[in-house]
Amino acid sequence: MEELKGHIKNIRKNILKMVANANSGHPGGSLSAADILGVLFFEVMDINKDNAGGVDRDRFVLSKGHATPVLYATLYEKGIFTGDLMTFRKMNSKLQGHPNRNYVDGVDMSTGSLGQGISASVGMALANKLSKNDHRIYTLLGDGETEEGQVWEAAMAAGHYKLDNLCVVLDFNGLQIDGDITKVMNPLPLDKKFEAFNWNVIKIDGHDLDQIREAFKEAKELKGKPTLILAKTVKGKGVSFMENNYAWHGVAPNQEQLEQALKEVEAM
Ligand SMILES: Cc1ncc(C[n+]2csc(CCOP(=O)(O)OP(=O)(O)O)c2C)c(N)n1
Ligand SMILES: [Mg+2]
Repeated sequence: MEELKGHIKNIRKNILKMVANANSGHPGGSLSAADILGVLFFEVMDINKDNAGGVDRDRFVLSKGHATPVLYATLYEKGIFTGDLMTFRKMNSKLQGHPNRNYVDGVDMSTGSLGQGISASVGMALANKLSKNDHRIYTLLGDGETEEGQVWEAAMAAGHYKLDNLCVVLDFNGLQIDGDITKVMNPLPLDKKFEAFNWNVIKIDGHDLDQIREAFKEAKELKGKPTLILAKTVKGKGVSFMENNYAWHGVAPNQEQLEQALKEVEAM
């Protein structure tokens, strides 16, 4: 547990450093998902530096494609990405603001247009079923992203085809780019909607590492339905002035703010 917490702390620090160095990017929704990706990549998925470039492993799709800092920082922490994180969002870098599956091992879908990642995940899960391959598909979906209609076509198809090899984690931080999700376009109740589409829904605290672990375990064991892990999170988790503040959705901290943020993450 202490080792995992150390990895997640490093992931949070690198998110902040990358976004500050680029002077652009998305810290809020990256920090909210750091605990989820930490557990997923360090304890759940069968991905490592030796198999990441191949196809014989579990897959991860960052459907909320703007949250690349958390994905790149996790791949770096896991030893899969060995380049320079500080090239994030620079010209000709592999680490583009939105992920490109042709550039980075462990990035399994190019995303950024919200709604498309979960749809691609459904296709991948279906393909694995048809080829009788038991690797699993993991997807990170945003709560604001569920306001995109395509998400519900994907949800309907996953329920219809009983894709129990698909596990979607919904980063339920309550905020999207312009504020409270219920004010922009209320998608609630998300648990009942996914249940109505024939999904298994597990509600957890998305910052409680034991609850995250247990939910992934339950999802893997459950047969006949896809699983949605509805993870209640805090946008900007770990940095007091970013927490629950949509103004930090897509804004970089300055040098002084970075130093303060790193101190706070260190003390978590
Ligand atoms: C189809 C589409 N519409 C609009 C956008 C612009 N956009 C980028 S991030 C974002 C808000 C996403 O909110 P949420 O899914 O809640 O992400 P999080 O809070 O986890 O950062 C929007 C509207 C987009 N990337 N794609
Ligand atoms: Mg959100």
